[in-house]
Amino acid sequence: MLRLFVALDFPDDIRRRLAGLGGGVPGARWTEEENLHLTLRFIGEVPDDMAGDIDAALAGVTAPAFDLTLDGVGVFGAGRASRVLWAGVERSEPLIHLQSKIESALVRAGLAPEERKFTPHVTLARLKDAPQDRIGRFIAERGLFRAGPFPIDQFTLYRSHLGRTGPVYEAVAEYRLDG
Ligand code: 3AM
Repeated sequence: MLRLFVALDFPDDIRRRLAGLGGGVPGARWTEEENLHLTLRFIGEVPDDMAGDIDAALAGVTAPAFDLTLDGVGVFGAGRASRVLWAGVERSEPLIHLQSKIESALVRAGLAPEERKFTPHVTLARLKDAPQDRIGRFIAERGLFRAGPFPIDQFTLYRSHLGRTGPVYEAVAEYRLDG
């Protein structure tokens, strides 16, 4: 089986700035700098022999390249159930368009439709029993974070290897957007 997802990756300087947001929250497991990305579609475990169909479906996606801006930080979950610290994404029609093209291509390739609404974000950290006041302080102090606009001219199919020291993401294929 292969564990796959589709994501946008960022220019090195943007990734560095995102990684620089980390720290100061006990119970937070920060995303490694090289792993920072924006998930467009989590595919999950598929049999090895589906990879060819998935690749062909993604290769058939046509959508324009665009500029993206990251904006603000926040938390998914509330209180003791706080799960993820994220960096936000400025509203972007081309991003939504690209995501929905990828979604329909994958469904045509035989994957079950994604039921959850697309909530664009960059996971900065996963939280376990993080104190509320420190989460609140993180959001207050980093709330003005903004990066970009920077160009998005491709998207990537990743394979996720789950390891004891955290996931390793391997880029399997890259797909150009129309310039
Ligand atoms: O971009 P983020 O970090 O939010 O959380 C996982 C990560 O998203 C998500 O897929 C991305 C690459 O691993 N993910 C992992 N398991 C998942 C699942 N069972 C999942 N998303 C939905 N369902």
